[in-house]
Amino acid sequence: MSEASQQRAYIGLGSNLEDPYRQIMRALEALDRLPVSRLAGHSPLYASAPHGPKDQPDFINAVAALDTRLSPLALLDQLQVLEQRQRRKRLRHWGPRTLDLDLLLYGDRCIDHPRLRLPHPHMTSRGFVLTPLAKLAPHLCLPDGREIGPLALAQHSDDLRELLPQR
Ligand code: ROI
Repeated sequence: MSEASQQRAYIGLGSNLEDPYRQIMRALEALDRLPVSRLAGHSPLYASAPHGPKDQPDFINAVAALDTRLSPLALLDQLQVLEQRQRRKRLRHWGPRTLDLDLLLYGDRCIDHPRLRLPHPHMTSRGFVLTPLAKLAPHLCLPDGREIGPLALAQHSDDLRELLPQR
């Protein structure tokens, strides 16, 4: 496994199948157990209407901050292992899924690799990513210098509802 200097990565979590709230909580615990990594925090969980095809259940979304010495691609590999371990089901492209883990940001890195583009190419158009991210890291700037707060306000939608913690 290749190791790098410690970086803060942000990961978007989403689920809309098989008890989505529990899927997200399990995934947060699993992130904290990744090698040479520590969960630095996470946003509240949000219920959100589906982006894209509407004929599917609402999603639960959240964003996690991970301090990690895994390289970006090693981290991507680990996220895909976690998705598989929670028996990721993806019924169709842009359709329902048990667990989606999207690497959004890795420090200030800009990456254009066949397996990984950073910052995540869709993150600035998705309220279900920007709203939790801005709640978790209100002073964050993207590598191009844009601040997360105004981006989140621009994509804010009433389709997003912050959830109270459950037992
Ligand atoms: N819509 C919402 N609200 N949340 C998601 O995580 C999500 N993920 C997706 C698509 C199907 C695009 N829509 C989503 O992959």
